[in-house]
Amino acid sequence: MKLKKLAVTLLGFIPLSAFAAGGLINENATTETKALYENLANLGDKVLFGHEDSLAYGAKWWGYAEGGALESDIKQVTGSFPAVFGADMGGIGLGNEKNLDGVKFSDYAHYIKETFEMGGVNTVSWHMYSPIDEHHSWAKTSYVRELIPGGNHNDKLKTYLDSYIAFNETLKVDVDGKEVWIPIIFRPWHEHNGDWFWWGKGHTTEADYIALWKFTVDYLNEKGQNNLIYAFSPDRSRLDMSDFDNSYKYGYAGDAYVDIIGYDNYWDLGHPSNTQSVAEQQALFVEGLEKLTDLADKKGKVSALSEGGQEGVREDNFWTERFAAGIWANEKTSRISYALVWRNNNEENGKKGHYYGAYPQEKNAANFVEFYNNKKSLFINNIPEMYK
Ligand code: BMA
Repeated sequence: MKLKKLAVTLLGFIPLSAFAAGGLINENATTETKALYENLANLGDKVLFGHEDSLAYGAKWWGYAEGGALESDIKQVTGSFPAVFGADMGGIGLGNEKNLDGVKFSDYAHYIKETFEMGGVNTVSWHMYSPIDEHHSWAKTSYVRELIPGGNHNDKLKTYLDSYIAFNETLKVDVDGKEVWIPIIFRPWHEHNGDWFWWGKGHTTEADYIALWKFTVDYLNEKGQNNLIYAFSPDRSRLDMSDFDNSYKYGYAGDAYVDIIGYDNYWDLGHPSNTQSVAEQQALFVEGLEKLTDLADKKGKVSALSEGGQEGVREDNFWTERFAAGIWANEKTSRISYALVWRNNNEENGKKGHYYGAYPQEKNAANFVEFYNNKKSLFINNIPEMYK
């Protein structure tokens, strides 16, 4: 009786910031990978800012800057690299030298190492081409049944996963005489509740999607990929906000298969097809982040805004009045571990105005600096130790 009372009293004293996540799904994960997960869980109201392809190119430059120095639009605007670097493996299974957006995989390995050595965090997504006919991810074809165990082309999926394994195994660096495998937040098969990718709703059944997810995790684990933290990321536009937990669960392979409870949210951040008012969108952005964190808490996991932003950052003061206002709306929203905005497409390579971060002279650049100056937003310049 007394002991129980003591335990309750002690619990009462544990500050929220000391929230401990359950372990990673892969109990053989490396020490640094486990430490990263624990540290992501313990950021309190601080949130890591991430930017897809940030070191690879920007709106007006490509590749290494002169003299081989690392570059980033975010660095050019704030003086700091983002805390989280996002890379995408689309094309690796085809044996291509470059990914679907023109980044050499060998350069990605370089950027991932540099990010890690600066103390930052890496995340990898994969706009996978179909292992069956090499069609890009936006195919509206039912490949999944053929790719999962029992399907005629399961071996082709294995070959694709092997190509990622070969890349992943190069991500090792020397830290004080010890070889460290750089931890990666791996986020395959994203936005599966939407109908735009071949692994999405409508092109595959929920059961087959779950089989695909489980096979991917089991295969990578069997092959000893012990530096991976698995992030699940349905798309906000297809979540029913009045029944969040249930609709989030679509395609969820279970707590033994997911480490990070993420979602991709462009919808509440001024997506052109969203006809709701800014105030309504903002309220739902806040609500979504709260529900995500509640769900992660219930499961003993970590939450994240795994992808998002506003294309062309059109609205004045987007960073403070939309992005930061939602993320730091309250204690719950601020407990997401990281928020990654999508890439700043290079203007000479594809669509102009397809950018989600800031770059010099861009209309919201000064507002981005305000966001950067917020002590709760973490960049490389103020990121705490994440690997110990
Ligand atoms: C999309 C767009 C595309 C890009 C793809 C993969 O959202 O940015 O231009 O090819 O992501 O990065």
